[in-house]
Amino acid sequence: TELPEFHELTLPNGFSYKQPTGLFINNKFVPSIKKETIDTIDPSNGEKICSVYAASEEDVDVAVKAAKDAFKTTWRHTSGSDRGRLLVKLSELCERDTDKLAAIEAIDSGKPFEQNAKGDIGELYNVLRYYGGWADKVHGQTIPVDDNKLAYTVHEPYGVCGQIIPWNYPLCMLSWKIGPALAAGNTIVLKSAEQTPLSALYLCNLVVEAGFPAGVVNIISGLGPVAGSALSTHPLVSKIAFTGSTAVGQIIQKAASSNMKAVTLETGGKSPLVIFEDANLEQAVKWAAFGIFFNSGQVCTSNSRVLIQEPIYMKFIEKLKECIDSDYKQGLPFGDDTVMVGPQVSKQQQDRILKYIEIGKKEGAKVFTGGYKVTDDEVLAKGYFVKPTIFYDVTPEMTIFKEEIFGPVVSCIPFKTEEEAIELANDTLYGLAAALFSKDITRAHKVARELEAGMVWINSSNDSDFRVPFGGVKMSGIGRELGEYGLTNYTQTKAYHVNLGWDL
Ligand code: TXE
Repeated sequence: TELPEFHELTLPNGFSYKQPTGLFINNKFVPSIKKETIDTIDPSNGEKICSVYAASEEDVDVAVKAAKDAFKTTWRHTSGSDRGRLLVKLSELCERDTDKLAAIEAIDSGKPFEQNAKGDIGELYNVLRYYGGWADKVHGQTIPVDDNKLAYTVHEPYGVCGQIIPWNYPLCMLSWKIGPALAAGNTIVLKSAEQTPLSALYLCNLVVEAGFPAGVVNIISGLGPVAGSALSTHPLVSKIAFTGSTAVGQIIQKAASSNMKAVTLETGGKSPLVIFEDANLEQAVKWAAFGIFFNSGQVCTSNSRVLIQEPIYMKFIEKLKECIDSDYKQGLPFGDDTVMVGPQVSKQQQDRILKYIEIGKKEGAKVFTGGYKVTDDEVLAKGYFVKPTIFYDVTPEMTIFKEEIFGPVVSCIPFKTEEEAIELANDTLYGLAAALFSKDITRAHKVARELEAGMVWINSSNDSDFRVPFGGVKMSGIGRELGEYGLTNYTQTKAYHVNLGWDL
């Protein structure tokens, strides 16, 4: 199908703008070669927002070649300071356009505009500025070897990086990917998630306005098994970074082996939050609620398993319900600034969560609150809303203890001793994050050491920070994003040996 270059859209908050439809290659929006498109849906009412072009394998090839050319001709020769200046400029433009970007994010993903989408834009520009600051600080070592030899290392960019992102944080994930990659001197081809292509395309306008040379940043919409797969197998892509499901992460790791691409994977989680009886209960409840109901539970580090020491078990659960009722108002993304919980991103995700809820009930877990699709409200019934749900008396054999639900559904599990808590917490294939609440600092640190996770929060949950590395162990992924570690995941080390007079 032939699409217009732009759709004129007016969002529910009155913001009108031109939504680009093309693939962003070489600083231009172009139609896909075969004119294939994807529709994107407003999850708050199930209605189509618009269509955008979807990349085929051939389009991916064009984008990768553009990125390769830009790497060879311009970006390789652009100083770190200049790369940093461009990233900071892009950050400033994103900050300037906060309300526009937040509105596009809200319509496409269902995030409540005020309480959720705007915060995402803050993360977007903070991450871009942070990595802008790093761009002229990417350097290696000089290594003392011998009088007759000078040895040093250079942290080189890979060249073209392929980046595949999910729909739960469209612009934040984009910044986590492009920020460090560009700072380190790589060019990129990023594929957005098919559910949420709009905000990334809008951001491409800002990439041009910031002054990035053509071909450095290429952003394409497209289906995972088509465009994502082409990117992860392309021989000119030297590194692939992915955030998404564990199953697809495994496919990408295999595909990447075709030319030994470097791989960063950030996949699923089933993160435990352990609450000891000496915890500050009010705070533990609030952080637990934030860690599972914010962003409608669509967070890879969400504390979907809460382990509670027996004496305070039921009290915690009662207070958690009170907290949902008072602080986690469910509603439409626009129109009410107090709404915290929007719809799930798609019908498919809503169905998936409801299926897990049914399995939980069937396997004998008890529902304390929620546990159903929102149907009692005529307006919300049109969208993909799931009532925030607390399961209790969940046991380790149950599916809802083991599998990632990726929605506003928390499983509460009692424990007696510290040893039992650690065993339950680690009884999972995943190892993304973990959290614990205790006033005893010795116990807190000792337990944190035993938890198998890439990140541990002590007396908080899910307050990630762009200056601190993010990533998992076990089946939650490979490598780290954010912080200085995130940067080193986008360089390869080259060693130089200089002979200063060792004659043979
Ligand atoms: O993920 P997919 P889905 C988990 C969460 C969720 C489940 C399914 O549990 O319920 O995954 O979500 C691209 N080659 N997470 O199906 O398919 C796809 O186009 C290359 C956790 O939406 O993994 C999209 O851009 N790429 C997660 C991206 O992968 C492929 C966030 C993620 O989609 C591909 C999202 C292929 N063969 C879901 N197939 C987190 N870690 O935060 C798909 N893609």
